[in-house]
Amino acid sequence: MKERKDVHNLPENDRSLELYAIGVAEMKTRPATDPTSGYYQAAMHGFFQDDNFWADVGVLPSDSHMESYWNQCIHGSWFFAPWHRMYIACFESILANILVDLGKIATEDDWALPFWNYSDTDNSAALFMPSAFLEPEDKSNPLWIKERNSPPLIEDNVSLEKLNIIPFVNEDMIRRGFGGAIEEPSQFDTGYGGLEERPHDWVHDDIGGAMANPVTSGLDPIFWLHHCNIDRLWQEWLDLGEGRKNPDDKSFNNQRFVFYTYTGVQEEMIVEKVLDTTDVLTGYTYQESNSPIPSRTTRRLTPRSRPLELVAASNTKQDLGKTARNIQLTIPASIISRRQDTLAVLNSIPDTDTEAYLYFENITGKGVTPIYKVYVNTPDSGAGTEECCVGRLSLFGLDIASTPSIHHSGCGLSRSLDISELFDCLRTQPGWNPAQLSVRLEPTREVPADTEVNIGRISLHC
Ligand SMILES: [Cu+2]
Repeated sequence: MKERKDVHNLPENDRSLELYAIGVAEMKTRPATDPTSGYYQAAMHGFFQDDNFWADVGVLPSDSHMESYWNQCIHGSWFFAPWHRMYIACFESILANILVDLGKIATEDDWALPFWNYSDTDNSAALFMPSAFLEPEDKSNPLWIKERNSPPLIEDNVSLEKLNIIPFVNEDMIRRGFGGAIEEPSQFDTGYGGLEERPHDWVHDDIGGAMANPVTSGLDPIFWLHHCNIDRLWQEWLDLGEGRKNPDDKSFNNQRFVFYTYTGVQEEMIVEKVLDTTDVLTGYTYQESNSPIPSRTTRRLTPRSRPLELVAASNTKQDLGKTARNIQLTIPASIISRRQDTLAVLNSIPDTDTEAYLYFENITGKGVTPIYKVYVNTPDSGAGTEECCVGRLSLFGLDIASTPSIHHSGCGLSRSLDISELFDCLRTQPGWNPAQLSVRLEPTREVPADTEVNIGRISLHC
């Protein structure tokens, strides 16, 4: 049985990273037609031939082979966690067996993928990628890749505070569970869960370069340590108990996905058989590490008596452009007449149980996107202030989610933000008018010239 260790707390003389570099280097020498090569493994997650990171890929498998086995990653659904668990376990097994073949270790279980616990608030170095990935800063280092943003990660991007969620499955389109919405397997769906949003997506964006896009992210050797940590957080969340559990639906448990073993032979894996980490291939456990997932849930995450209602929305598709944009939400006339009750609630003295969410639908576009800060009702001067900041949006996967393919519909991403706290306070301000809510989106990094982002609709739900 393998033990996956915390990369920032490896025992003295531990060889995990040194061996990882040897295995990665060997996988890089193998052709993209070989399922045990670095290229093939990365392409199973995502592949886009025109992307600069794939420039040296060389000879490709046949079109029908690529169609069946490449671009298989699952995002935006309840299969996100189990698919990635299978995927990294197979990669880990391939790499360990390469080390056995090279005479570096005796058995497969003598090497395990370490995890990068960037959320470890007990360790000031946690936000930094281990130096083995950064130096030397050239191709002689198998763990280095061009175009990453400079370290460290932004602390807020790895915060686990929003993982204080009980249900695994999303409650509706807007309120997220831990693991995502019930969906058919698809490469990019719109029902993503809390774990996938943060830290998963935000860390991809924050590292940037190949990691910022699902069609290239598997080419960055840090990808596997990031996903190892995401996989560990799934287990940490379950261990908190008090109602946290995996779905027990047949359509979840019986879902199968195909991967490859180290001999290049296909292996069909079934969700039910990977729910216990000790059952996955030769089995693994996680070394204990500080995981500050809040164990208590907030009132807003308990089931509620009435469904959320749409109370205001933007009128037209919005192009986000290269700088900050203010977008006005209005209350549709149809709603004013039909939803007097909701409006009465919105205009009344705040009670402690009001929930309010912003929902961003059909986000489409192309290119590398920064994380966007979202503000509500910024002062007329324009710039967003911390008091009216309601959160941030990662658009990881925008490119791929916007392109119709055999793997997904191409209707883009959707994102929701819980703005309940600020909403309670906005409603006490003089001149409060729910019919005139303005939402400001501000990129946190420079938007590259060839990036485009459009949002189909922004709506307020209470
Ligand atoms: Cu990922």
